[in-house]
Formats: sequence, structure tokens, C-alpha cells
Amino acid sequence: MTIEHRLNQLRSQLQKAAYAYYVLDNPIMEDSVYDKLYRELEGLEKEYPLLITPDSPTQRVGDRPAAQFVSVKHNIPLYSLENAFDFEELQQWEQKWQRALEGETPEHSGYVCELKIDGSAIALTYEDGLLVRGATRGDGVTGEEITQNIRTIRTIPLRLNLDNPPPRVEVRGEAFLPLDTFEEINQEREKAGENLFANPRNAAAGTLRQLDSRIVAERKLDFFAYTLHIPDAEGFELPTTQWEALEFLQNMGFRVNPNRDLCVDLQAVQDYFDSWDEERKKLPYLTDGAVVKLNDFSLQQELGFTQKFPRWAIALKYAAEEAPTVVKDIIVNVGRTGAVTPMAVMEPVQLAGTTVQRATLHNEDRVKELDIRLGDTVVIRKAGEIIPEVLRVLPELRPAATEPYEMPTTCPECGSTLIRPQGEAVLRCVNSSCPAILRGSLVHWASRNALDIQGLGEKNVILLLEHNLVNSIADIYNLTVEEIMALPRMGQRSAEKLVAAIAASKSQDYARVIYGLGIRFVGKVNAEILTQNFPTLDKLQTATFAKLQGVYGIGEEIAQSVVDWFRVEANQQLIAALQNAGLTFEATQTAPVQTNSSIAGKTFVITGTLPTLKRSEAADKIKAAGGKVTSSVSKKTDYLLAGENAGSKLEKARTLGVTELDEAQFFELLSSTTA
Ligand code: 0OX
Repeated sequence: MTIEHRLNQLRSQLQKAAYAYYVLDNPIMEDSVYDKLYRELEGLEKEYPLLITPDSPTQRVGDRPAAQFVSVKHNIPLYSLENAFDFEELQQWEQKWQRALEGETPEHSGYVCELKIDGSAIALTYEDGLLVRGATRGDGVTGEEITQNIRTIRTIPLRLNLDNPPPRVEVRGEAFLPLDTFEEINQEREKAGENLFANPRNAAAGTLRQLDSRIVAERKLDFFAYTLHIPDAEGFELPTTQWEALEFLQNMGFRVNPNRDLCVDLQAVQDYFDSWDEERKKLPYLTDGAVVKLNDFSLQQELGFTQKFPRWAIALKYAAEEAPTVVKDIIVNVGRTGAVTPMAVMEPVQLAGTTVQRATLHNEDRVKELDIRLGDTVVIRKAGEIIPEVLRVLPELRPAATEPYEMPTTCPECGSTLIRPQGEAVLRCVNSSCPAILRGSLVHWASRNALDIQGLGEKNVILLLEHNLVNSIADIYNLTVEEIMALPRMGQRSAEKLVAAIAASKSQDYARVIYGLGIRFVGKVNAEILTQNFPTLDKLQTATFAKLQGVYGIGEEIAQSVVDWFRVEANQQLIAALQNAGLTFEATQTAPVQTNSSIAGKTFVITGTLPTLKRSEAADKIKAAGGKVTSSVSKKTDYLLAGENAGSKLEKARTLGVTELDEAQFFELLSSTTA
């Protein structure tokens, strides 16, 4: 037998044994035999290093830490999931996806229920069967390349178990830390005097972003696969349902959560969900709900995605966790919009796997309603990512001689009188130079989804403000290493790093800049929509209310807020200073939307079967051209795009005199421009 042959044989035997052990939970080889074969492989590879292959079981742990992670754009975005909290919301979701299909309730092969693993989503790319890339979810569009770390996860195959693999296979799933490993890690961190991870999800996310894959390997991350994309699928026999896909993933070598079910209807989904409510607490990992997916891929494809979610899937979440604790203090927090939020400071308590010490009391009205007082025992609640809140006070446990809490009348940060605008529940500090507003704006500007400036968290922002080094967001671009070094607890290296991170943020894209400005109602998704439709700053700041509102996804409230924001003189000055500093105010990556098409600002309804386009494809084209698609015909509808078997919508459109288009006319309209 040649050396190559023996190496192949060893790798294949070890790979099969690892699959049986880690994925199938059904060992086929004794540990001692595995170790012997592994050592033989290691020995041969040492002797013949040129014969080492990247999929060898010895090649899971890199021997050099990475210098930094590189951002990568996902080939297919990683969407998040819409949430449902009860059966009624589940039914609403079913009605919604059925409505999106124009009421032709199709026969379908049911819903796949999977446990929702509370970990970190990751995307894996295999080329010709070999793992070539692993990336974090990031913001869903761009993540970080962490292939080295992913390779250490034993339940992720380095090579797919397929004889004739398609050129590219994309697998998504959840990386997570088993609960016992999480506890061990925290015990060790405590001994070493390091900060503890708040929960297994954070620990998993933190581990995935470790630069040294040797540390990752020690942490024993695990992975459940749940989606499969194969772009060039011609000539391959592939699954046509989610149920088959899960089995296919397992056969390819992935660990797939065994606690799944194929349900005929929503009642069966609810039964699945209920049956796991208690049972899940015995599992060795955290789950916070069930993910319900339409089984048929054809239906999934037809339904497509909204800006944020797949229309064909939903997360059904278990009720939030609640716990009692004692209120030590009541404080108010002034946010970057000047909103004053009362908060309870409490004895630390464990909740949904996290240690909680602060809970929001929302606003003045809620404080009155709860009649919360110092020393009160309260029940707090936390659901998923939501900030913990005080749910109720237990008056029977109230100590003697307490007084009702009164909200302050002046801003605790700048002393100016707080205002409660008419009709609003929120008390506001309206002093635009209030330090809290500047502090919050800076923290937001530097945050991960905005300009992502590492090292500019709340602590350092406070330090900069205390030493009067910045008076506006734009001032951070003038900071020097010397100035920062002079601050307490700041070394030269940290100062250099911070200055470099600030400089690097100048090349962040336009959408992040717009999001970073903190315009009310302009979150990440809206910032992206705005920058796609108004690809230069000039276009955005001169956009009228009507034009903004005509963009699909931008409602009245958002449009008004954008117009108002650009009208403020101080904001204009900020923009000018940021432009001066060299920030990006122009879309570069995505193809600009043709706002000059005849479709921009127009409202469409699509009905019936079109000769070549799927309805979702037609809708995408309309949206890309700046138009809007709604589901029902009204006076506001500009065009009805009608295919074969168009029913009641066509009739209604005719009564209202809405312009009808067939597919050919639609294409004509698409290609015509008004410019
Ligand atoms: C989970 C989980 C997450 C597919 C398209 C959007 C969501 N945390 O366990 N996501 C999905 O599905 C994707 N499935 C899951 N099981």
C-alpha cells in the first residue's frame, strides 16, 4: 500500500468514526482504537508534510492566531425570523402567507417544526465538497470570516460526505455552547479573575470571534445545521422539502437537531411546541422556542422574503422568564434622543440565562401605575433580546415607611427642565447640548451596526467627554494619539489602536453612516432602504416628504422624521463636518435604484399567473425601481399587473378605473424612464 493510500484510508476511517460518535451519537470505534489510528495519521503527516490535506482530521486547529477577522459579504443573506408568541399570532402568520398567494390556498405538505437553538448563526461554504469558508451572521448581509475557528467544531465536516458534490454548497446553522461547557468556562474565568459571560449565547458568540483557534478548540462549541442552499443544482438529485433537507444535511455529515417534527397543521405545531415547553429544560443546550417552516421549497420560493424575514417561516417563542428581586434604587437614564427612561436598580437575579441588575420602568405613567418604591419586591421579566422590565410589584412584601417615587423635573445630566410633549408618555430633555445626548449619540455612532469603531464604547466615550476632547461626533476624527494617551488608564498602544479604528470608520458604507446619525425611526433596515433609493447625500437631504414616502418600506412617520432631521441647522453642520472628515456619503456597493423610472413612487397590485415572472419576482422588480407593492386594490393603486386567472382584484380595479397592465406592458414600463 502506498503512503497516500494509507493516509486516505486513515482519514476516511477516522472521519467515519467521528461522524458516528459526534453526529449520530452512535460510536462505532473504541476510543483507544481511534487514538491509535489518529496517532498513526499524525506520525505519517509529520514525516510527509506535503501529503497533508485540508480535510484531514488533524487539521482542525490552526497553529497561529489570526491577526484580525475580515468582513465577508454573504452570497445569500442570512435573514432573521419574525416572532409569534401565541396560537393566535401563529394563525395570523398562516393567513398572511396565504394572502400573499392571493387566497389560492395551496395544498402543501405541512410545517416542519425545529427547536430554536439559542446560539450564534453561522454560514458555511463548501466548494467541490471542501469546507472553504465559515462566517458569522453579522448583520445578515456582511459577516466576519472565521473559518479557522469553525474548523475546530467537530460536528462540522471538513469535507462533505458526497461522492459527487455540487460545485458550491451553502449550509447555515446555529453554533452553540452546551450548558455544562458554558458553566465550566465561567468557573475558569472566575478563577482567573476575568469577566463572566452573561449567558451561553454570548459565550458562543465571543468564542467564535476569538482570534486564537486553539482557545476555540478548547471551548468545545457545537453546531446544528438547518438550511441548505445549492446554487448550481443542475444534474443533482436534491431535496425538495425542508424535511428532506434536514436528512440530507445529516447524511452529508452535519449534526441536525433530532427533536424535529413534520406537522400537518397549526394545531399539530402548537402540540409540538407545548410538548417541548417543560421537556426542553432537560436538554443540554438552551432553546427559546420553535422555528416553524413551510415544508415545500416550491412554496418557500414563491413566498420569498420581506426586507427582514422569510415569509415562509416564523419563530414561536416560549413565554418570557420571570423572577422576583428587590429594588435598591430608582434612577433615570437620558438617552441619545433626550428621552428620559426610569429604571429600577435591583439585587442581581438570574433570568433566562442572564444576570440582570437593571430593569426598565418605561415611563412616568408606568411608574405611577406600578407605584414602585425603594425596597419593594418586584417581579421582572425578560424575553429574548428585549431589555428586562418590571412586570409587577408585590405590595404585601413592601417594607414599612416607604414613599411613592417621583420622577425628576430637571435633567439629571444638564439640569434643564424636562418637557413632556402633549400626547406622549415620554419625558424629554430638549437641551440639544445636554451631555447625555452627545454621549448617547457617540456611543450609537461607534456601535457595531453603525460605524463599528472598536474601542469606542461607553466607557471611553465618557472619558473623552469628561476631558472635553469632543463636542460633537465629528470631533472624534480630529483626535490625536497624544491627546488620547494623556487620558487616565490609556496606554500608547490603546490610543494608537483607537485612532486607527476611528480612521478606518471613514470607509464604512453610506448606509452605516446614515444609521449612525441616529435619525428617529431610521434603524438599520430603513437606513439601507433610504441609501439604496437616495444613493447620494444630496439626493437624500433634498428628498421631499412625498418622494420619501413613495419608497417601498418608508412610511409617513419615517419620511417626516428624515425631512425634519435635515432641516435642523446643527444637523447640517454635523453633516458638513463629517463630509470634511472624509466619511462616505455615497452608495457604492449596490446598484442604485432607478428613482427616475416610471415606476418610482407608484403603487402596484399583482394578481393572477404571469406568463414568465413569478409574482415575487415582479414585486422585486417593482421595488427595485422604487415602486411599492400592496396586496389589495384601492383608490391609491396606480397599476394592476394582471396575469391569467385574475379574479376579484381585476374586477375591483376595473370599477375603480385602475390602469391594467399585462406582463409585456409591465416590461415596457420598467424600461421607460421619466428623466
Ligand atoms: C435556530 C434556527 C434559526 C432559515 C431562514 C430564516 C431562519 N435558531 O434553531 N433559523 C432557522 O431558520 C432560518 N432555523 C432554526 N432552527
